[in-house]
Amino acid sequence: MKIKPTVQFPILLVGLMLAGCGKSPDATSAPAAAKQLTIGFAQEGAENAWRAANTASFKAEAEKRGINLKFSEAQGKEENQISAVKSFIAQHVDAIVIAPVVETGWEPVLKEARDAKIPVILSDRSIKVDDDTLYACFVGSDFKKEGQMVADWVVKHTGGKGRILELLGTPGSAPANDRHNSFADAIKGTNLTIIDSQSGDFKRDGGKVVMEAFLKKYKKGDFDIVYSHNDDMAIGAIQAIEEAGLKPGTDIMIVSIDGLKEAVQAIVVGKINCVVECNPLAGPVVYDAVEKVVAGQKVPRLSYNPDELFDATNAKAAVASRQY
Ligand code: GYE
Repeated sequence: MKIKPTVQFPILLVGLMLAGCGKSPDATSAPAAAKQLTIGFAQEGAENAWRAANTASFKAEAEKRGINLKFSEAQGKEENQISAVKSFIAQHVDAIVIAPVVETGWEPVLKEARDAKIPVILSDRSIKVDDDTLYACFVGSDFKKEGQMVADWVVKHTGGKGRILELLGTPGSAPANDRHNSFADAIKGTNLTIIDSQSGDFKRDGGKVVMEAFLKKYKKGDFDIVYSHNDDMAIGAIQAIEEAGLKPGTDIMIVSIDGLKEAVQAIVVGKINCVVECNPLAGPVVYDAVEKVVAGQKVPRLSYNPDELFDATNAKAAVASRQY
């Protein structure tokens, strides 16, 4: 098994201290001990099960690697994240990881980080900036591909015909923008149409409230498919659909993104038809990137997780091993 240098640190340090006993104070010839990394993580929020798994992964992996993690949770507010980043800069952390709430508004604080020579690594959600050198790299999922995978599945399983209600994620966020645009592009030229789109803010309650409003506006037979930008909203929508006396997965096709164990289980019992995975267990891959960036090594600008698709053909076999 490969042991990471950061894990070896305490052993190495003790070794160096022992080796130094009784010698002259001239330590210049001693090899430098691996320095413990201090990382500031500006987490987006705590909105749902996906985010809880994401946060847990960062905390557990920091512990494992001996990383000093400064964690801040922004409650879905960009201004809170910006304050967190400023505070990390003031504390002279070695690197800053941001899971940005929304795509815009990042230039000023990223310039402050650059001036302080602190590298910024984007995790999970991407941003729009004119100067791409304001961050070192992005590590996360390909949201455009996810939306397209769902759309391709829907086209295949409906013969390209049907009316869709869309549950949007947080307005202005990369996953909401990309999952909407890529899905809409992929159904162009078919007889599938999005008849209404409303945001449930990636939350279970949000999905339920939006679906209840949809069910007041549209009767059974007015729509065929619910496309949800994440599983939590889909699960909320399923509750609303059942409370209205309809059968999710049968009367209405339900398709979603994230791959929560609960959602894959809902496929097994026939309440969800298709889920595309978006892996939140990002701690190891993001810290790998951070360690390289801090060591001055080259990293790819964009790294994407491989994300699977689940439906009735494979959900049963997959559900037991879902880790989130
Ligand atoms: O799909 C959703 C969470 O940014 C990819 O945020 C993430 C999304 C994820 O609220 O469940």
